[in-house]
Amino acid sequence: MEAILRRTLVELEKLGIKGILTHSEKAAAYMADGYARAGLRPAVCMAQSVGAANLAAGLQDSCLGHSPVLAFTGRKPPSHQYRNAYQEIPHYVMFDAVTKYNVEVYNLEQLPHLLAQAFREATTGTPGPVHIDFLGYEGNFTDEAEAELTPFCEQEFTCIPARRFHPNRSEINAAIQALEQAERPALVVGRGALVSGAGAEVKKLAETLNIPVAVSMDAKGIIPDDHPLNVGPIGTYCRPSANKVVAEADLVFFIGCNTGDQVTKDWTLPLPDTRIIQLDINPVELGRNYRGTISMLGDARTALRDLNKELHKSRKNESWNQQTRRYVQEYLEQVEPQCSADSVPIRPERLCREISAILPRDAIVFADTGFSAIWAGSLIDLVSPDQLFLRASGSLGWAFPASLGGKCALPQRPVLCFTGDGGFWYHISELETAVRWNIPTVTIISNNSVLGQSQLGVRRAYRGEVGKEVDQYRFNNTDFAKLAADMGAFGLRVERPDDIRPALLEALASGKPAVIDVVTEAESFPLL
Ligand SMILES: Cc1ncc(C[n+]2csc(CCOP(=O)(O)OP(=O)(O)O)c2C)c(N)n1
Repeated sequence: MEAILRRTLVELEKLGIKGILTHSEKAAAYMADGYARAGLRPAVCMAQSVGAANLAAGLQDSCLGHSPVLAFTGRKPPSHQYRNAYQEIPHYVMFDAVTKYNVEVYNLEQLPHLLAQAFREATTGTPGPVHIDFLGYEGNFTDEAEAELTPFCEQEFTCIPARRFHPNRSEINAAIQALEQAERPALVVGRGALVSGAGAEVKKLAETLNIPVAVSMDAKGIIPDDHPLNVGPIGTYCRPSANKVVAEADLVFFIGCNTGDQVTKDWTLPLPDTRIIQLDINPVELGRNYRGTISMLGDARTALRDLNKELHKSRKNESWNQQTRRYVQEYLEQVEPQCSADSVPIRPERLCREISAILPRDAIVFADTGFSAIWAGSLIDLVSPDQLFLRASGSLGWAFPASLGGKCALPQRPVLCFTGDGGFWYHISELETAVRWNIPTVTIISNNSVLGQSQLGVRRAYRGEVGKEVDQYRFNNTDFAKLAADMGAFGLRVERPDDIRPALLEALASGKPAVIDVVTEAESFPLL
């Protein structure tokens, strides 16, 4: 939060609510987002008028990631509008693209209604960010106005999913019939299922009918990565085994999964004519991208519980299961040389193996986007149901501030952040915020001094011509551990694979915000 609702913050302090001052409004939005995604409850970020554009930019990821973030801003009074007011452009349009509810407050009497509605909007249906624009450039009309208002909180809208409802019986029957008829069924599980806490039900369904489970990157860990039916993340950021399985399936059951371009590899998966079942909490998602979808409207955990109760016989499908296991095995054999490589600079795959080896049973891993998401999503193994994986919904630089927010939501849990150096540069200033508030996360930087994922596109653009290609993706070699130590955090630079594990363990034990700067090989490209 940044310089706004000052009197409100004084009152909130009396209630024990902390206001974390950040260096940028965008990072404040990312911190709130990390808090909301990890804690499964709404979080608030706010900025004064001139910071509104930065705050709105930060909401892009909560919008794409369906995260219940409440953003508050202040705007100048009507007497200043339309006459070149200093520091202000219209707020409404900026927030409209990134929120599901976007309102302006003109007087105090509106507040009880709009605040309650904001929580309701953020937490129901597909969750998402909301925005309230207060009068006064610091929202300061609330400091001055007076009214007799009774504090009021609707408990059910303080978590997600706020409402859990059952699908129709006919929908359950149709889904069961399709599942029983299928010869090569596959589940594709998304973040909706994770938010719903549907892991045990997904596992039960998969095990009863022996169905392979592909996950979107957002649902990684919903069943353990080493479960024999887990074929890995699917889509453009994937384990290729998952894509192969879904391409060969004759029935695909999307569970709390948005069927967007990333998870379906630009809608090339599943193949045309594959039967589709889709379960979602939001009716507008059902059948959005596939005709003839068998729809189930409901909360994922509730609906799968209903469905599992109706499944009376288990089934075996030896040849399909053997085939799907073979795809997973092939992938693991292909990446093994990199995962066990002793080379220097360190291979990112080896880094992921070392992280997997020390990952605490209740850890939360935040991953940034680009190659970081692919390395972490495909190669950091989550083997305990208490481990949680959260990743940027596309905005580079999200993971570090989001991980700080996640630690604030769940302070007892070890929180790790996996990011490239390109991602970490965005919000390095928030390391000071972490030190000031003692938010002890461990940030692991895969530091290859390049925008790794951008390299390929830049090279394609040059078509082999000689030019200043590297200027478009290379950074100076920077020792982030030294910077971290200078700022009062724990910092270690690692250059040899065998030093990764001890460094991570030391960082976790340090009790301080920690940065492990791992010098990685720039010419490393994931298998897709
Ligand atoms: C805000 C934003 N700008 C640009 C991109 C495009 N992009 C995706 S990955 C990437 C490079 C990531 O580099 P780095 O964080 O160093 O990680 P590496 O790929 O080297 O592991 C870029 C520029 C993006 N996702 N988000």
